[in-house]
Amino acid sequence: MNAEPRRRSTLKCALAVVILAAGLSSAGAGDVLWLGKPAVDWQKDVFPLGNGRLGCAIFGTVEKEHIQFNVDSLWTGDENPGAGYKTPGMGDYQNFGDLYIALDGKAETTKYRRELNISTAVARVSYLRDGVEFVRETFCSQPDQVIVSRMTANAKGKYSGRIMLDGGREEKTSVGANHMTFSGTLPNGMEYEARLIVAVEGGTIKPDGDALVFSGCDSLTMTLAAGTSYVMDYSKGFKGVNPHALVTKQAEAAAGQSWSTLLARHVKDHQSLYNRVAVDVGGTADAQLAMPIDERLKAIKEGKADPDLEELLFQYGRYLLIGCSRPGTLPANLQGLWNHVNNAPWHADYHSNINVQMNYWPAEVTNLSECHTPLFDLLTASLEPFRKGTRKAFGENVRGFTVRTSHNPFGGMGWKWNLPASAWYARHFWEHYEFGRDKKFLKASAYPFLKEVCHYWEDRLKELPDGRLVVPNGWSPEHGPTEDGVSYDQQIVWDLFNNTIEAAGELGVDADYSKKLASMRDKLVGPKIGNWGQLQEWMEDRDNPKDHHRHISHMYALHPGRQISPLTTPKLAEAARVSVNARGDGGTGWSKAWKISIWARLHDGNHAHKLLTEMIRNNIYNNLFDTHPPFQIDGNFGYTAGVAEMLIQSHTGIIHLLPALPDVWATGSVKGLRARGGVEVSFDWKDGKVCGVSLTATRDVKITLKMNGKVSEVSLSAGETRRR
Ligand code: FUC
Repeated sequence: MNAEPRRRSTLKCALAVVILAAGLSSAGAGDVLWLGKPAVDWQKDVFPLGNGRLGCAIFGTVEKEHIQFNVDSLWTGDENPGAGYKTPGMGDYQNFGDLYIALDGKAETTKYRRELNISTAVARVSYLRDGVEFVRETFCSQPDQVIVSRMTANAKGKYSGRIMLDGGREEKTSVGANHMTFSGTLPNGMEYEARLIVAVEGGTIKPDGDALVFSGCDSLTMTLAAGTSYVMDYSKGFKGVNPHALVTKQAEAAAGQSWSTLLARHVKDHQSLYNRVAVDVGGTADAQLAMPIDERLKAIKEGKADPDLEELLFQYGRYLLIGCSRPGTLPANLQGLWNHVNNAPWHADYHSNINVQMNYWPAEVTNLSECHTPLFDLLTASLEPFRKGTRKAFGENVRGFTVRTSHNPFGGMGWKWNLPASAWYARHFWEHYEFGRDKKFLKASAYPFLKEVCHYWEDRLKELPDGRLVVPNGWSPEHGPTEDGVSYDQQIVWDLFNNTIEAAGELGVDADYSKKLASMRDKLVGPKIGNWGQLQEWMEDRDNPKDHHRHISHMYALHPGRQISPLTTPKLAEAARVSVNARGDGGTGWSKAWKISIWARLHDGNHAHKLLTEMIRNNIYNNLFDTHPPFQIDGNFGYTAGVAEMLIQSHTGIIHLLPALPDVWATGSVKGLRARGGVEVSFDWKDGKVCGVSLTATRDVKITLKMNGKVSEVSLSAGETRRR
C-alpha cells in the first residue's frame, strides 16, 4: 500500500509560473465526495445539486430513488406589516416536492457507491446486482433550467417499476402518457407548478392511477421543470405570471434534447465558474484519499491530516454558491436553496446579523462575483418595504432605512431590529465594486444604497455631552444589554461612512457631503481597549473573560471590516486577539467559520487552521453541509472565505500573499483568486515562501504587493498579466 502523501497538483516552484499561466485544471479525483450508502437523514446525507433557482437533493436509495426538489422563491408569507416572527406573515421557505422512482427487484447489491462530483456538478449512484451494473446520474442545468436524471444499466430490459411525483402540500398530481404535473397556489397567492417528462428506451411506460408505470426498460430519463409566479418587484406585490407556460416549455424543450447535449451544456456552464479557482495546500495519503467521505471525516476526528479534504471543503463552498445564487435568482438563504420541509429552522430566511452576509463572503475573492448579485437585487427590490417599516418604528421623518434581524423575499421583516444591518449590507455593495471596479454598478446601485443608509444614521446618531457620536439603543447580537455605543453598531457605522466617502471619491461626487461624513466618522466613539487588554464589546468596560458566546460582533472592525488590522492599528489588533482568544474556539458552525477569518486577519495561520480543523471535526456532516446544528449553509461559505483570507488579503490597500499560512500548508499553490483593485492572482509557495506570482489586471492599476515580507509597487495595464 502506498502510504506516501500524494500531491495532486504540486508545482515545482521554478515551473509554477509557467503552469499557472497555462491554466491549471481544477477538475480531478479531489473534486469528488462519495459514500458507500444511500442517504437516510436529509440534512446529513443528501447530495445537493442546484442551478441558482432550482435545486434538488439525491438520496440514492436502491429500491426507491428519492429526488427532493426546491425552487428558491416558493415562500409563504408577505410584507409582514406586523413584523412578528411567525407565519403566516413572516412565511416559510417551502419544500417544492419529491420525485420517487420505485424499482422492482431485490435491494441487495454490491459495490454500491453514491458520489457527487463538484467539478461537473453531477451526482452519480452505481451498484452491481446479479452481475449487472446499474448507474444513475443527475444534474441541475442552468442553461436549460431543468433537473435531468437518467438511469442506465449495462444489460437490456432491467428497469421496471413506478414513478411518483408528489407536491410538498398534498397537491393532486395529474398523469399523462409520459408526463406528470402538479400545481397549486399558496395562501399568499403565489402560484407554482412542476412538470416531469419521462423517456424510456426499450420496454413500456404508461399511466397507472397517480403513477407512471414502466416495464422492461433499458434506461429511463427524467426531465423535471418547476417554477413559481414570484417576481422580484415590490410594485407588483412580488407576483408575476402563472408559471404554467414557462414550466411546460422548459420541460418540453429539454426533453427534446439528447442527454449528452444537455449534460455537455450543463458541465460547460458550471465549469465556466467553478474552474476559475484551483487550490493545493498539500497531499493526502492515497489510502485515506480512497476512503468514502464519512471515513475521511472520522480519520480527521482521530487526528489524521487530510489536506485534500480541506481543499475539497473550500471548493464545496464555491460549488454551493454556484448552485444557489446566480444572476436573476433569489439570494442564498439559511440553507442556500435546499430544504425538505415546510417549517425549516428560522423559516430558512435571510438573517441580517451575520448569516446572509457570511453566505457572500467568498463571492468576490473566490472569483464568483456574479453570484453576489442576487443579494443586491433582493435588497434593492426590498427598499420600499424596508423604508416603510423603518419609518413606522423610528418616526415618519427618519430618512433611509434599516432592517430587522430576519427578512423574507417580499420585503417582510421579523424579530428584533438589527440597527446596523443595512450598513453591513452596504459593505457588500462596496466590496463588489472594490473587487470588480465596475463604475456603472457603483453609480447606479452601490452609491445610492450607501448614501441612503448614511441618511438614516445622520438622522439617528446621538451626540454625547463631549461631542462624540453614538448609536442609541443598540445591541451586540445576541446578548448583553440594549444601550448606547455598542461596539458592533459603532464599528459598522464607521465602516459605512468610510466606504461611502471612498465611493464618492471614486465617482468624483458629493465632496462637501463627504467632508460632513468624515467629520461624523471621526466623532464616532471608537474601538476601546478594556481592563484585561480586551477589545471592548460595549462602551462600558464590562466584558467578561469567561463569555464564550457564539457571536463575536465586536470583531467586525477586524473582519469583515477594516478599521482594525495588525498592519495599521497594532494595539487594537492585539486587543482583538485577546478578546477572540477569551471567546474560545467553540461555537456553532458559522461561529467557528468566522473565527477562521478573524485569526487569518490577525495573521495567525496556525490558529486559523485549528479553527478550520475544529469545524471539520464538529460541524461538518457526511454530505459536507455545515451544521449549526442544525444544517445551516453560512458555515460552508464562511469556511471557504476563511481559507481565502489565509492565502490572500487585500482590505488594507495592499495585496498581501500568504498573510496567515499555517505550518501544515508549507507548500502549495492557488490559482484565480481575486484581490481588490480588479486583479486576479495566482501563486505558489514552498516552505512557506512564495516562489512565483502571476497578476492579471482587469483595468489599469497600480498595486502594492506584499510577499515574503517585502513590499513592492507594480503597475499593470488592463488585460496585462505580470509574473514575478
Ligand atoms: C443568528 C444566530 C443563531 C442562528 C440564527 C439563524 O441569529 O444567533 O445562532 O444562526 O441566526
